[in-house]
Amino acid sequence: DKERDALLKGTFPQDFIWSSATAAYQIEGAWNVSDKGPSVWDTLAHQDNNRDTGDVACDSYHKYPADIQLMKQMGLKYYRFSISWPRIFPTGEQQDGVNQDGVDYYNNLINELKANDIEPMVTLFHWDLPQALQDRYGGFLNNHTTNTTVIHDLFGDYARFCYQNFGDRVKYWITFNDPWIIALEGYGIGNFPPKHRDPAEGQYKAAHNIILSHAKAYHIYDDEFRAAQGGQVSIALSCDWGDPKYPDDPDTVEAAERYVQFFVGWFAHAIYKNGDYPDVMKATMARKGREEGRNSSRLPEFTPEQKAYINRTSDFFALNYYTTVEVADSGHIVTENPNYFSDMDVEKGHAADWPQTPFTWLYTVPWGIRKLLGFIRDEYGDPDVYITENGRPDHDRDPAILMDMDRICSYMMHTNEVMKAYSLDNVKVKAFTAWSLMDGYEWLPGYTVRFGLYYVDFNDPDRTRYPKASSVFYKQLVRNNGYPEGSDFTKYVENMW
Ligand code: GBH
Repeated sequence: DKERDALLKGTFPQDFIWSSATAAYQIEGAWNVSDKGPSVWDTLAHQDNNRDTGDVACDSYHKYPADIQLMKQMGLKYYRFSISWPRIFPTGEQQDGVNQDGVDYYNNLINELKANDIEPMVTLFHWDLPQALQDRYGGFLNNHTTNTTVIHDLFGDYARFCYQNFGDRVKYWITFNDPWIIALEGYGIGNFPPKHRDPAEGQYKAAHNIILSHAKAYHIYDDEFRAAQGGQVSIALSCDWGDPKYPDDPDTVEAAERYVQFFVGWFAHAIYKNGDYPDVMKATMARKGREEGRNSSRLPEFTPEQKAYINRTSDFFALNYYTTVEVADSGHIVTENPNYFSDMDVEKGHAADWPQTPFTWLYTVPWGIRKLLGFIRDEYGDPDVYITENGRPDHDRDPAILMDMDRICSYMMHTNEVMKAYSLDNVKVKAFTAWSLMDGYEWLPGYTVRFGLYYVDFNDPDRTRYPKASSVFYKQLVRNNGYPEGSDFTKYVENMW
């Protein structure tokens, strides 16, 4: 393992993209300014008094010029942010009205970025579904088996409006951020809003709709905007890499493959391969359906037309990577209360020596990103890969919060593994994006965990930002474009080893 973890010297190609990312609800605040409608996250955050909310967050709605200067200081040429759907269409539907102040906000943000030589990469949906769409149509559970589902058309209309209004300046679009979480946490497990709890089927129905909504937004770009605007469209998929616990045991290896197919393959197989779910997922779910005495699988089916419509609806692979799990074969699970994880027939764990973080699900496993990138190269036809998120949390009360050596180590090792994937494994990696530019509202844990390169004082009405050591590190990394032989940075790294 020493060899595997050893630092590789070298650099990325000249045009490699270094970026950092945020999401609207996590940083904007201004939750009810002008005509902005509530999202499902506003609703959840306001449900009980003890919960942190994104009402003000980093107040980036007002402070975006300062944020752009933070990027500038690190020498970043790209910024990945998301647009809040209900800030554009308060109910999610254009016919009910457009919030012009919201449109102006994103225009100003994009113009300020361009004026500072920073390219926007824009996510259309980072989890803040307009509440009205949940109330009126069931959100992503809307009528999932037909071809004329309202939610697909409404997402398409929203995407079109964004292409129309911002696409002259935005050349990279991400339709959905992490549909895995939206489907599973929002509609299966039900911890995230809209808190729909249906562990047997909810996630599969929602994912079905999200895939079709993504395809719609892709085709609208392709048919109506690509020729004039010349941009690219993708969907950001997360995957916790599955590493076999007993690598010499074929059943374990198969279990790990099954886990990865259920995780990233659930979305990527249809979008990058053939318009349909992975074979192993279909077969496993069909068998379970039969055993459960159902007349059909809990995994919905795409029609032949839908498969053709979905297939190859992405111009590059956008990947969010945070961690790895150790996978073993559980044997075939038969249960009256099936859920997404029992469906996989795996046992998940972690190795004793993997560094922990404040998130129980997040162990720092840098080599996992290299393995995952190799899988993506082989499985999905060697696409261009943009890493759209990677990062590490600290606990809010960590006394060394500004001297964030763990975050520096994490970024150093992950970017180095990405460089190995690029230069040793020939993966076409084009970008690395640090999650996150600054501390923000971390969803259910609120402000108790911090992911930023910059610290935000949430007790300060001005939400003052302070650089963490990791921002200095990232600046140096960007300037060096990797780990060149003889650079000061290489020496610094050697000393740390
Ligand atoms: C990111 O996703 C989000 O995109 C970002 O907005 C957020 O700030 C960040 O997380 C930190 O919260 O259920 O045990 O199997 C994280 C990607 C992939 C992490 C799935 C959790 C499932 C763990 N997620 N993973 S488990």
